[in-house]
Amino acid sequence: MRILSNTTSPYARIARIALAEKGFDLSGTRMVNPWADDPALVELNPAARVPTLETDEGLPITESLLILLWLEKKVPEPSLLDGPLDRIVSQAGRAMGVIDAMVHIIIGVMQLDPNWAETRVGLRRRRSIVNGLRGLEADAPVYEGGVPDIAVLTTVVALDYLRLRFKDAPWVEPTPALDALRAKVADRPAYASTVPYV
Ligand SMILES: N[C@@H](CCC(=O)N[C@@H](CS)C(=O)NCC(=O)O)C(=O)O
Repeated sequence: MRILSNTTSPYARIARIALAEKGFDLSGTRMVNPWADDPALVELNPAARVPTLETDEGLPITESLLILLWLEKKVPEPSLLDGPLDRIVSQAGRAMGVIDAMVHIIIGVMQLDPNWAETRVGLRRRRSIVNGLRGLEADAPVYEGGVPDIAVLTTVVALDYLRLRFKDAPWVEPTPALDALRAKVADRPAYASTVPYV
């Protein structure tokens, strides 16, 4: 098994953290630039996006949340869904909404127009980030030890990506509860070894 990733993608980080927490050896991880149409990536995944996982049989498995689904069935223990299921999935959905909105803005700004964030759609995505984080801050995922569930995982990935891409944005609000949550898991190898960087 190997995974094609890059150093910034929150989606790829979700998959990498989950794989590491489930005990997979990630030494075969290959960093690629999806925007440069790396031939190995295009061949495995017509969408040319990371994360793209290749099984030992050469089968591509793509889409971060499908990778989580596959993993949870493939290696049930330790589970990433231990705890109140409805709440965990609901909070993870909220965090994914924040991640999607951030990535949409970054793609617009980097690939289309430096002022894209100020367009009607860009401002709508900003609202999704602010409101999504407010909701998570008001009702933060709970971590009490063990392997963090997907609500914690996706929230911490969202926070670190926010720090990477929007650190100085004036519209970013303080998130003390989420920062405290992040501090609780930051030293776990799966998290510490995948902190995003440009
Ligand atoms: N829905 C996909 C999104 C993956 C995605 O958009 N990855 C970005 C990196 S953050 C990418 O590879 N973008 C290249 C492109 O859109 O062409 C997932 O959850 O895995």
